[in-house]
Amino acid sequence: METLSRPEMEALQLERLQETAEKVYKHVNFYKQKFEELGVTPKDIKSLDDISKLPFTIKGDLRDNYPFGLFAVSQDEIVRLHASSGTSGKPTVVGYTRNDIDNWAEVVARAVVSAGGRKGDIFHNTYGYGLFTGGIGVHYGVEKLGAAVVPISGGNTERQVMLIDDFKPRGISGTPSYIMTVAEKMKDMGINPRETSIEYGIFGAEPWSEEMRHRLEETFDLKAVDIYGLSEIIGPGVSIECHEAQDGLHIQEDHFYVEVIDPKTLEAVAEGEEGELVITSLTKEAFPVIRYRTGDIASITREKCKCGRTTTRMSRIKGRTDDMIILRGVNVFPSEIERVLLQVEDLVPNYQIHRLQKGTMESVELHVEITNELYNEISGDLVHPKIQKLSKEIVKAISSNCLVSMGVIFNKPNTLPKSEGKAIRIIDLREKKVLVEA
Ligand code: DLL
Repeated sequence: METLSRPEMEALQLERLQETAEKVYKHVNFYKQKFEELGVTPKDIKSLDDISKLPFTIKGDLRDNYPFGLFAVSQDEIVRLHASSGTSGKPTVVGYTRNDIDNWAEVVARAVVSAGGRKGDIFHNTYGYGLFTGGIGVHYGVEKLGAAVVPISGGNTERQVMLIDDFKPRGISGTPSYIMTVAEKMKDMGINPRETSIEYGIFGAEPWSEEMRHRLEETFDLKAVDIYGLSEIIGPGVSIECHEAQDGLHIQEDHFYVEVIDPKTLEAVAEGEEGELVITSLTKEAFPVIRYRTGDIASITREKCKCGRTTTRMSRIKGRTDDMIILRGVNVFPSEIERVLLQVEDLVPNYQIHRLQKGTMESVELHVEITNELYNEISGDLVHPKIQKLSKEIVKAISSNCLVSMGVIFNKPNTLPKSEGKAIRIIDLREKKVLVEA
């Protein structure tokens, strides 16, 4: 499947798209109504380009049909339910049939191979187990490959370090931010992360930068690859980088059809151009999704990859449309700020971006943490000339790379919250600020 010729892949995708359109039209009221509103029926899908005739699905549609309104099979065929953490209101719920679970395990097993894993490996899985799709999603894929998964989940980091030291895994998975927390704990416990048995890492579930990859590879002496996915589509495994090229994430196109659109006009953008990813599931039974607007910004390329896979690749996710900060007309994604911060030697790779409101203007404060070495050198004096010099350097680097200016607040070592899963990088203080002023 990963090396089909383009015509073979497209023929398969068309057949599966037609089946999916039929299925949702017949079994999901929401889609039947949407199709009718647009005057389209499944018979109108005669080529892959005809997908543009179909309606989009957005997160709000999942909420409006909470909990099971978008399922296409009867309850007795569902064998698993997952849900988003949902910071406010009701979560979004997704369901799986037995076949869905098998297909999911299959795409994750391929992902582990793509990262450099193989049968017989021991694999340390720090993704959270529970309603979140990360832990159990990766777990089933590792087992399907025939490797031994350690279902450690996130947190209890000291115990994680002990088990890594004792079990000697070849592979590890987790959010890049949590794996950095693990590295720090190792150092505290007198273990050099470079000397552990870990050879490859499968990292994702949150935006991360190329600089974070270098930092992780350098810290652990491993190969780090990016894995992408979202619960609404399946969970982890929609796409994955190969360890051979580490140059874009191969989309598992036999299961997922990816479009890139301009989020304003909703029109397709040209290959290579950035836009919002829109994904249609091609094999899902319980919860098929048509043209789901992910909110994730990336581009795609059909250029050949040196690993031999022929599948379309997507770029690393630049950020989410709803995380984009607009400062005096300039768009900034947190990942671009991360790229700059991680090049500064005296900082640890942990930071927070505080969004503030001053009158009608938005401003941003960067909260960074200095290394123990620097803290000792300046005897804990955070207004030391060395800090002032560093501050100037960072402000200058941000303004030349991101074309905006922002203030930097320096924190003592180990004061910013440490990630145990998806890191919270953006703290939105805008509403509070307005309330205080009122
Ligand atoms: O995060 C699934 C997952 C688990 C992916 C483990 C990879 C590894 P959700 O909780 O539904 O599912 O969150 C999905 O996380 O729309 C992106 O905004 C973001 N995301 C996921 N992977 C990446 C990545 C899982 N590699 C949302 N790079 C998505 C950047 C990512 N953002």
